[in-house]
Amino acid sequence: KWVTFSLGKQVGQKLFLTNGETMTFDKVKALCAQFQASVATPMSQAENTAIQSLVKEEAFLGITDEETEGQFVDLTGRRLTYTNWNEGEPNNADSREDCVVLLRSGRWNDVPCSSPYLAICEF
Ligand code: GN1
Ligand code: CA
Ligand code: CA
Repeated sequence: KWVTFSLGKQVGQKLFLTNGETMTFDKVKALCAQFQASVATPMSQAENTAIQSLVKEEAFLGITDEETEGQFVDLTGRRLTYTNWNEGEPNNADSREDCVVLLRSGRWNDVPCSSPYLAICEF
């Protein structure tokens, strides 16, 4: 089931791939780890646009503030050098939004990690 990725987009040295499935953030992390990959984490406007052009629905990014509320880091724990938050985000709605999705607009919104969104890995 995990084997067949169907969509990919290359930008610089990175390749973003999705299997078209939605799942919780923990499952996306596990999926990408199976391939020695990580969850898609745009480090520039070019990478953000590449992910946006790859998908037609909201997709998880490899960014969380699970460790320290309000302090968003990538999955290696580093603070972000590039962000593209939507107006009014991140807002930690219902005090439980510690994961981040790319909206169709390309902007970012923080959402619950336990909600299912599209999985995209980066290689
Ligand atoms: C959504 O549905 P609502 O308004 O409670 C969104 C939040 C956004 C908010 C912006 C799960 O919350 O993350 O900050 O809109 N929730 C989800 O108005 O996408
Ligand atoms: Ca949060
Ligand atoms: Ca939010």
